Amino acid sequence: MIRAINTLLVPIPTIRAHKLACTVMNAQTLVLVHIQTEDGFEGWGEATTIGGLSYAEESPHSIKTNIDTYITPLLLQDQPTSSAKAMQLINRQISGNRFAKCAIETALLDIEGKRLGVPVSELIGGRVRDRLEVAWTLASGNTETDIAEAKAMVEQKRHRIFKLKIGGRAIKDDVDHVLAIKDALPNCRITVDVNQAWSELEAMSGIKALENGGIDLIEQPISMRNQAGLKRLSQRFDVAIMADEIVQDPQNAFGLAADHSADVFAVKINQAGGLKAAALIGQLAHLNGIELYGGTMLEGPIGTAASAHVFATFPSLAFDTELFGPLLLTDDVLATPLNYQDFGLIVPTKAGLGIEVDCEKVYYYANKALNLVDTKTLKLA
Ligand code: MUC
Ligand code: MG
Repeated sequence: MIRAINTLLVPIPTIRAHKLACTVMNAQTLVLVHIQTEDGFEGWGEATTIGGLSYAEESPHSIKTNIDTYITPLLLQDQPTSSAKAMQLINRQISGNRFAKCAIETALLDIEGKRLGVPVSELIGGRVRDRLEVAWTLASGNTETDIAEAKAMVEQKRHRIFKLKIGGRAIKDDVDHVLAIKDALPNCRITVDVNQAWSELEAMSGIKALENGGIDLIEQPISMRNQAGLKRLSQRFDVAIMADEIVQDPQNAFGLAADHSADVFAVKINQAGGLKAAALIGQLAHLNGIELYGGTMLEGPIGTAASAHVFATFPSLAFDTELFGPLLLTDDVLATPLNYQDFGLIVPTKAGLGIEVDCEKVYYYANKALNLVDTKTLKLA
């Protein structure tokens, strides 16, 4: 029996401004879900989006409100006896809200894994890898700063794949920026994410220049509403074209995969509407000969651990992952941070998500956001 479901908005500053074509981030708001059961188990889930409503149709506030107002009462009343039954109930009664659904499913799977004594990856298909290579996103907006940042990452054995956020400037300026970074990092894989900013015509010239410069992967160059255009670009160029924003729930991913609208799919647990939905997208893309990439919605450590469990089950992961979200934040909400080493992330092995949440930290950032009075000092926090 579920005893309680609590949600918290937990904003944490980023280590530097993170510039995308659609927004500039100086903090990331984690929407944390904490579920407790009558038999003494607890589970954590997380949803994130990027830049309020600038990236996707759900904001941190809509996620929290819709969980509190619609999903929680449904679960408390119906008391489904497994995460699978809970998700079937939620998906039947609640349309959309994939990010909110993802946070709830994560917490329920965390509980189920703990109860059964197995990691979440074993509940959603079974893991075939224990380590994930992790790319870093260079998005300071300045070429020299990006190069210095990348070199430091290589030196620390943190990352050797770099994704560059472009699309916010003139194409020529963006291409010069990317090629200067490629030149400075000859042994690294360099990819770009345009976040839908180009028209199809702009994409034709931009991709041509990037392909000639040896760039390895071009992510969502045009609008997510232009599926036919994405397919045309994938067929026109040799460089791999990756679908990101356009890949949503399994039904829509099935259509994209059957149409072979892109060479690679970025799979994200939030966009998919949950961990099992994301695992399913990985399987169906693979069956259609689409390569896979483990994407991020810049999740904190809970969502990143959940994503890692999913990507550990993918039949292949040719373009690796970008599970660097926790490293972009100035603080962690885990008692022991996730294990990043040798350019990768070790998938947690303990039961459930395999993490321990530091509640003090969670409440510190949640209270700070609410501007609550600090009862010890009676000062505004
Ligand atoms: C996206 O579009 O891929 C991933 C890395 C990053 O910096 O932004 C995200 C979203
Ligand atoms: Mg992207």
